Amino acid sequence: MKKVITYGSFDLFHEGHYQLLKRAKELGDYLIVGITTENFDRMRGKLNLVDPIKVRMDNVWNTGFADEVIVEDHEGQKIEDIQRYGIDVFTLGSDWVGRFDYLKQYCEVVYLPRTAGISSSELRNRKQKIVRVGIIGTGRIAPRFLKETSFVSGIEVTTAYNPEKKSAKFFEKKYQIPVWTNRFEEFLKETDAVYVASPNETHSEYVRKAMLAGKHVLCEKPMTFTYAEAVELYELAKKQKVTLMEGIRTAYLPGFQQLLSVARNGTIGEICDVEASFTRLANPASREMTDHRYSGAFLEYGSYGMLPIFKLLGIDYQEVLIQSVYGSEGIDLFTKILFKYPNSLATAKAGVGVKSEGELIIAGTKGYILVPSPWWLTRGFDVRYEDANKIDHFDAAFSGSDGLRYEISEFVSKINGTGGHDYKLTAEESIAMADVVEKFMIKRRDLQRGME
Ligand code: C2G
Repeated sequence: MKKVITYGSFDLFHEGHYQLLKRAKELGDYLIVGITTENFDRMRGKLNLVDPIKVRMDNVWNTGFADEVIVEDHEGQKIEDIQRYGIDVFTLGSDWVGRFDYLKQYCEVVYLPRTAGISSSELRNRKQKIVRVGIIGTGRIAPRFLKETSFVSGIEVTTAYNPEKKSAKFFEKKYQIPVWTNRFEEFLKETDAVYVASPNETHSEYVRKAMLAGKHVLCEKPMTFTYAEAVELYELAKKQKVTLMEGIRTAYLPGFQQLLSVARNGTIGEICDVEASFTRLANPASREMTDHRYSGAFLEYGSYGMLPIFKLLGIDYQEVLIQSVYGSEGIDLFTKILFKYPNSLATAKAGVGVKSEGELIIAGTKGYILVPSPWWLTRGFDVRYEDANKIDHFDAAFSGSDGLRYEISEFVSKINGTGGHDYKLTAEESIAMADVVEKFMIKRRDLQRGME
């Protein structure tokens, strides 16, 4: 008898799960399905689980494919189960390709094609639906987003769009997600929401079109280059009753939330200065270092620096001073933005092709907070005082490598109306960032014209 085993949360049971179990059963004669406990899911960094384990086990059982349903509750259990049950084949969906190759020394490992088009009819009676998301732009960040969605319950990447055929084909083949290269309206019809990760200058138009079609939008920063357009897009979101979120992922991290509350609760006294730095030595041939019109240090990384400043000091600054070090064709290699408030100052530094320490320092009248590099993936921070021997250290929850799953989780909660008030990154803060972006763009464009 050929024994097969597979695992999963099987939350909000859907077509993809059903197909996976069906194919898993076809790999042998006897199928064992391991269902993760809430605690194990939390440990492995899976967010937003909805159904209790009993419901998830029943759903798997009711398909009729499983011969045995077991519970998975700890790391290392897969090896134990394979030996204990005498397993011949271990299988999971293709979103896990490569991840479980280490089990090949115990049994055969098969990655089954995942189901891309989740049928919504199956889900019609549910209170909470699976959000079908389409990725616009299949460049560098798209695979990371795809991977991170597998750690957030209630969302599935079902399709993608990219008019650039080469990139589209590559993505489709590698990740088995159908990619549209034209007929944008048709692509939208297959989604409930979109994630805009296309080149910067195309963001706002995709955002507008998607919202007009009634889709929720998560857009990579910068969403737009002008204040007026940012206002227009947030108004459109309100009118269309859809969620619009700018993807500045730091805003959604548990560690960043914790940092804000410590900074505001008086521990360091009155906040007098915020200094945030984000620099990266990018590939000289990359868009960040060559697209002098729509990329460069500030457009890529400036939003990160503005985030803690606007969160802690507000958006009503009195003055802003923008200064850059320019490279060829007037692209900014390094930009410093200085904000002046009535009783405080702040600086955001962004660099591409220039390297500095990526730390965040919040200075107050009683002490300061130091968030070590990379502060934008806030895993912990120190509160320090005049007495150098006194340091209060805070550690925060952080799963995954890039923190994207927290942003995705927030997006799902907002769509489902369970996200509460917009306090992590408000429309006003996002609009205020667009205003600075506009000022920066005008200054840089004038300089570039002068170089011509
Ligand atoms: N799946 C699929 N198609 C989808 C969605 C999911 O084939 N559209 C597959 C997954 O690849 C996985 C199974 O369905 O094999 C269960 O998915 P999840 O409930 O999301 O579980 P997961 O987080 O993938 O857990 O120890 C747990 C395992 O590592 C997998």
